[in-house]
Amino acid sequence: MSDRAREKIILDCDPGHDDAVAILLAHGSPQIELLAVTTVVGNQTLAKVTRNALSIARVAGITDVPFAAGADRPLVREVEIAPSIHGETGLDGPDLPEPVIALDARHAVDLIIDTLMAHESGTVTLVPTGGLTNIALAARKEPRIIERVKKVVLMGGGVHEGNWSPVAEFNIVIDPEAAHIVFTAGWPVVMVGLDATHQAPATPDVARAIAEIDTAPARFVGELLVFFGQTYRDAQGFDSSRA
Ligand SMILES: [Ca+2]
Repeated sequence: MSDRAREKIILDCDPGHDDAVAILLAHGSPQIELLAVTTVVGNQTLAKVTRNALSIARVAGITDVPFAAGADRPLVREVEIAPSIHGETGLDGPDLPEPVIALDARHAVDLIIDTLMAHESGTVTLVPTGGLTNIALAARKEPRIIERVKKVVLMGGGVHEGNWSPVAEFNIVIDPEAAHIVFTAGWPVVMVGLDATHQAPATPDVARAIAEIDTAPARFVGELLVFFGQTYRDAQGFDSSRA
């Protein structure tokens, strides 16, 4: 696939088992050009999710993509993390390798802005899979990015269900003020909510099939899914991890 046909994305995330898989897929997919990975407080503290992101980079062999740390708390609310789902490290299950790449010196918000301003308008998609704090701050700090972004494709919310309360989804409820900014900024927003993610369960069969690929990243994902499947079962009453 030519470079032009590849979808340029910035992945803003809080790994997190599901976001670990998102980084691996974004890096590995021939359809995607991963321009940057930015981290935000969410599934665990900013320090932990950032360390996790760098560990995942080592597992995946990512050496040429900038990683930057962002907001360590929501815009208004107190920090709320999810150790009941993701464990004490935020990525419990596999051994997490010592990172080999260094963090970008910039704040995530500045890396997002710089990347969008450096690329042709309308060519870069923002993909937030955590709380929306960094994305909201970037829109406020440099409003010109709003018309430069191709679209924002976010995991968050739910039309018919919640996962952190009966009606609220975690990414939205941990920073609803940021979500308000992102949903009303004026750029195109594609919301991938729980109604969609719950249709793609990582069943034990899926976890086994991935582990049997037997590469280092596949074994890593297999171990992630064993832990995540267990906590998801315990916390959400599902028979497999679906977020
Ligand atoms: Ca996430």
